[in-house]
Amino acid sequence: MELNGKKTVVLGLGISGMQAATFLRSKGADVLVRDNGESAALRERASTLAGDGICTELGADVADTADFDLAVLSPGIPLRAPLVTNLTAAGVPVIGELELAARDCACPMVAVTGTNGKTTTTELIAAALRVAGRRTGVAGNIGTAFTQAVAESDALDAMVLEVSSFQLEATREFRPGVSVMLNLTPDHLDHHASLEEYRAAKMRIFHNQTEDDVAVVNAELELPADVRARVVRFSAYGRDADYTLADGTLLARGEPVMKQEETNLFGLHNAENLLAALAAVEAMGADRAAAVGAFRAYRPQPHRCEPVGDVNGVRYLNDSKATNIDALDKALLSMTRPVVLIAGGKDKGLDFAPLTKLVGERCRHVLLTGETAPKLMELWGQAFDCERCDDLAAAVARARELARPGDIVLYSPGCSSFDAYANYAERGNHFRRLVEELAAKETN
Ligand code: UMA
Repeated sequence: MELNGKKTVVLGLGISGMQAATFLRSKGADVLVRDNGESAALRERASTLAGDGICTELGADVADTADFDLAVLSPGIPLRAPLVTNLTAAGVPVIGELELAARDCACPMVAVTGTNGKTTTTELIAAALRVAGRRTGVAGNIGTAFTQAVAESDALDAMVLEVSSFQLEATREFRPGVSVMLNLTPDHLDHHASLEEYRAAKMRIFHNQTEDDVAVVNAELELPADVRARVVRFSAYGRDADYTLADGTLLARGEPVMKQEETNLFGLHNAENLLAALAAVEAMGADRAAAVGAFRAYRPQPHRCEPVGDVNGVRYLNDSKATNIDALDKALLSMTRPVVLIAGGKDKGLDFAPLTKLVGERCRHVLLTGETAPKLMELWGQAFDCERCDDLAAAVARARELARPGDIVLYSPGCSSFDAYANYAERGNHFRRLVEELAAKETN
């Protein structure tokens, strides 16, 4: 895409906006950044960009001029936000930051989406490709903006991208050689207008693929009729598929590959992440032995059912990354001991009713915190005993009183963190600190 001399506007000044603005400037574009926030951090970023000749407009009432050749959207800003509709109404082409980078990517792309398991699967694929000797980059929703990582793409053999529905909804020509759809359950209903819109955004990962490309898809999912890529299916739940799990062994087209217990990933949901990663690695033509070696060595990221302490015979698990109902569901299904559950966080408009039975069956006690606590009290309080706690510290203290030796205290919010924290990692770190303080008190 020719950007030299083009008049562009970047919407949002977070990780994506900052990098998109720098990228556009490096291509000779005239760049203005708009963001509805006004924090000190934003002002600091604006002053950094000013050094590169990039102007920034901040505040709830930023100007609504629309005299631009191109607008680049940060993923967290919904397409129906006034910042965006003002431009689309004026006919300005709006693309996402992911799309902008993808148009400049010089190496093959593998893209991974799904409601849960994206980061783990992205990392598994990248690790396997590296063991196979491929120079591999990683970017996207995982934390490094693609517009930053793409600069190195001409020296790489592959770029593995974690992509969210937010990023996919603002794509146009994005065409990964291998696309992975892990699973699809309700999420982000505060951003997307409906479940159908969320699903349609996710399915855009396949939209521009051709017969030369590969779609790695969970066998549970129905695909849109217009998918042209070669479809490879996986399932850990006994469905007919190319990549399957039998008696704890991962199979590729019926051939045993490795036992799941050789890895550090437990639960059927992780078996699916491993199967999908294996399928993607093989679709890239890389060696199966490399995948096995990489999967054995892989250590999951923190905040995913991460043990953070054992106090008085009770194990505390930090699952702060569980930001939706499906993640909470999978965490509960993989518990083998009685659970004291701490849940709740920001309300994303999700319906927790389908989870009521499982929570009632698996949990000895349920402690609720955060913005969703009243809604969950009303729903689950009718089915079993729940308690509302003022904050996470109060919930951890109460869990200590209620848990018996051999129990698990599981912090799996089922909600995002933005009601009280900057992100799920800050929330998980808070939980870990609270458990460490508890452990220190008990040993004194
Ligand atoms: N903003 C506006 N107007 C609005 C809404 C937001 O101006 O109406 C501004 C905010 O004031 C803020 C900026 O937009 O300054 C933030 O942009 P952003 O929300 O797109 O966040 P980034 O910092 O650019 O981070 C994004 C992804 N965030 C989201 O999709 C919400 C990061 O994923 C990603 O790592 C990063 O780009 C690099 O690619 C995070 C995430 O929470 C991990 N993703 C969601 C998830 O995984 O559930 C999808």
